[in-house]
Parts: sequence; C-alpha cells; structure tokens
Amino acid sequence: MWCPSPKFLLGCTTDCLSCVRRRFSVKPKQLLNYPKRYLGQPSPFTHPQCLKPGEVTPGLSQTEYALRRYKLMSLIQKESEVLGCGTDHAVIILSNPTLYMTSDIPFPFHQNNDFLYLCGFLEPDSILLLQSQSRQSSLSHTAKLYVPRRDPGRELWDGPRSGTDGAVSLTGVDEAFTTEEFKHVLPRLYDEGVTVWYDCTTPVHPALHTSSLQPLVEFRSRSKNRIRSLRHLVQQLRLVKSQAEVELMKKAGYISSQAFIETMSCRKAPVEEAFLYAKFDFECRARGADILAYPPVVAGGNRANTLHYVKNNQIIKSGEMVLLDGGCEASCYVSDITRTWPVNGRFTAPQEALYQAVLDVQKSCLRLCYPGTSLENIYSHMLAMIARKLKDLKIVPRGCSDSQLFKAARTYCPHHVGHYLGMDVHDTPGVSRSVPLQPGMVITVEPGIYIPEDDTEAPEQYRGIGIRIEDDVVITEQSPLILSADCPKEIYEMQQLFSTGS
Ligand SMILES: [Mn+2]
Repeated sequence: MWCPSPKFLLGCTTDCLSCVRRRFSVKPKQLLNYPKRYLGQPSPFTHPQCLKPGEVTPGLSQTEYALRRYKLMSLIQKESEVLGCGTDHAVIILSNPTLYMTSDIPFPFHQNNDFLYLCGFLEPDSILLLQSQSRQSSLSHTAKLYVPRRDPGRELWDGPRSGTDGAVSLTGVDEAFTTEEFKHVLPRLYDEGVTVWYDCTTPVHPALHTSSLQPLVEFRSRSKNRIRSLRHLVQQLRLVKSQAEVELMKKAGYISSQAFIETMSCRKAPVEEAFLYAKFDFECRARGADILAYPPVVAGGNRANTLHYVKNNQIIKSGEMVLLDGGCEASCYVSDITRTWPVNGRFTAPQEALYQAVLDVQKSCLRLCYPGTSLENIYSHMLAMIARKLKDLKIVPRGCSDSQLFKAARTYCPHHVGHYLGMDVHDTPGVSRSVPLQPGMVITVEPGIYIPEDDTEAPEQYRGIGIRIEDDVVITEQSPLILSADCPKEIYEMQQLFSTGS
C-alpha cells in the first residue's frame, strides 16, 4: 500500500507529489467550480498574475497542501502507536484573529503559520479540522474548514470573504462550513475513543478557544485520553522544505538582496536611520514583497551593539558604519539578511580589519553547512574562530588562557550563529539546534563581533563598532545554496557598489 520510496513520508520532493496523488487519489478541485468573484485572498481566477490554476497560495498547489496533511496524519499515527491511543483522531488548528491597532482599525492581518502551512487559507476566525475515518488507517482522513460566513454588511468594510464554497474550491479541502457550525462537530470530540490533537496551552485565537474549545479542554483534562499537543509535529514537517518551498525562499532571498544593493548604494552621509529603513522597505515592496518579515534593525555606529535596536531614529554620521538586519516576506516565506557597511562608502582601517575578521568567520561557518552537522556544531566552530580573530586583532590581551578566550568570544558575540528559517523568521523554534542538518533545511549563518563604546578593555580604535554578516542557506546534498548570494559582502564588492552607486 505504501510507496516503496523511503523518502515518501519525510524529505519529500516533487516525485512524491505525483505519488501521493496516485495513492490517495488527490485531485485538484475542478477549476470550473471557482466562484467567478473575488475571494478573501488572491485566487487563480482573480489574480492569474500570481497563481497558476490549482494553486492555493503562489507556487503551492492543492496537492502540496494535501500532502502536508497526509504527512501530519502519518506522524500522528506513529506517535499514537507509541502512546497507545488508538486510530481515531481529530486534529484542530485555529487561524489567527484580527488584531486591532485602535478602535475599528485593524493591523494588516497575518495568518497563523501552522494553520496556513496545512491549508493555505488566509482569513481570520477560521478552524481546520482533520478527522481520521473510523476503523481505517488514520492516514485516510477528511479535511474540513470552518470559515467566516459571507456577510455583505461586513464585506462592505473589510472586502470580500471566500465563504464556504470559495474555501473549498480554492484550498481543495473536502468540505467547508461556517465558523458558527463548528459547534455541531463538538459532541463527537467528547467521545473518549477519539484522540484530540490541539495546542491548548497557548491558544493562537483566544476568543475562538474560549467560545468553542475551552469546555472540551476542561472535560478532557479529567479523562484518560487527554488532549495531545500538535505543534511539535507540524514543526517537524515545516523544518524540511519541499522543492516548491525552496523556490519561494529563493524569491524572498532575491528580493531582499536586491533591496540591500539599492539601500547600500544610496551614498548619503550623514544619513538618517529612518531614511535607510524606508528605502529598504520600499525596495522590497516595489519588487513584489508583501511586507517586511520583521521590524528591521537599522543601527548606526555604537547602536549596532544593541542587538535588537529597532528604534531606527538617529542620524548616522559620515565615518560611521550602519548595521542593517532586514528581510522581506513574499508569498508566505521570509528572508533574514544582515549587512554592515560604512555609510560614506569608505572603510577606516579599524572598521576594515574588524569587518574582514567577521567575514572570515562567516565564510568559514558557511563551509560547514552540509548534511550531518548541526547549528550547535557550527556555533562551536564560530566561537573558536572568533576567539582566534580576537587574539589576532589584539582585542584580548596576549597570554589569555583558552577558557578566557572562549569567554571573550561569548562576550563579543552574545548570540547564536543562526536559526531555522522558513515561513517565520525564527522558524520552528521548538526544534533543537542539535538536530543534524538534512537537505531541505534552511538556516541563517550570522556571526558578529560587537565592541561597545564604553568597553574600556578593548583597544580604543575598535570601540563603538558592531558588525554582523548574515546569509540564508539551504542545505543540499551538494554545496549549500546561499539564498542571499546576490547581496555583496566582500570588501571589494562593496567598494565597487559605493563607487558606482545605483
Ligand atoms: Mn537572523
């Protein structure tokens, strides 16, 4: 019954898409059924420039989303065999709510990425329910969406909603109902024979949780068959990207890299941090990004030593460097890049020496990005390399012991070498950094050296300089694929950019 390929369930590629289509007869919904009207999100009918027929979100087909749900049910089946909790399962995932900036004025909506990963639906106040079919393998399941009902009064203000018919034809789930109708399925979830998988400890949609799920959670807390958490399983899937996901991450990396090139070559000194922030934001959006993936750090001079500096409201003097840590989100995937450069285009000798040291460390770490190693291993390597550089640059006193050197490396680089990257900037945060890297995983590699201006122990010439260089890397069987490769980081490349401008 199973595909003989051992890669079928984990580490799937497009081969498996055709495989899953055949095994489970997953067929894209008839395109003729598309409502010929605007839905609550772009559809192949209304936005043919963004989505091909059969795609739910740009670049991701109904089949890819269905495959994710099958993989999740497979992980659930495996875990339930260990737990001994039967084959009858119900998986509940909530969308995010709309958040408000002030009365009646919403923030731009962002979907809960675990929910989005499993169905591609981009409206708030929705629920995804996966139910294994009784007495069959849990892999055989139904996928149902509960979505906001169509409401001309609200749609006048908020724009069109997909409604139940739109949700089905767009996402390819089996059925859709209104969010209010979720209450009809609840009685079945009280059945002790059904194992409920739901992240109830930190509900992403507090109002939906309280109104629809709190009583079930309380009931289950007294039962033998308790509610099982789900997040770690979805993160396990999100950790390894499919070929289609890698293509989307390439796009996010490309857009951000081009935005960096434009921002670095504006040659304005002195320059406001706010100006560089606006320039970077504009250049990302102008190239098709939906939004910046996070508030960027645009830190001039000594402010680069504040790791999460996001006020971006000072003036950067000529002769100072700027550290810009930014990245866009495009079609639900993000990038996260850092570059540090002198705003007037000319490195001073100490800036150049420190920059070259960080660059050497960063390139050395990139050379370790192969299957089998881990972020923890790369981190250890980074600290050893930084320690050596601190010694070479005489930032630590001569004759330091190894443990003092290690301590100095930790002090001058207080953060880790990187993190996983994907739909979120700090993607799959529940996955340990000791997990061996495998093809399809995406990580950042971002060593830095930070010397605050009030550090009286460091040589005076380096005080007030903070440098970080960060690239996004896809692990492959061969050489790592650097998603931010277009973004200059060699000193000669940057100098070329400064001298020619944009
Ligand atoms: Mn990062």
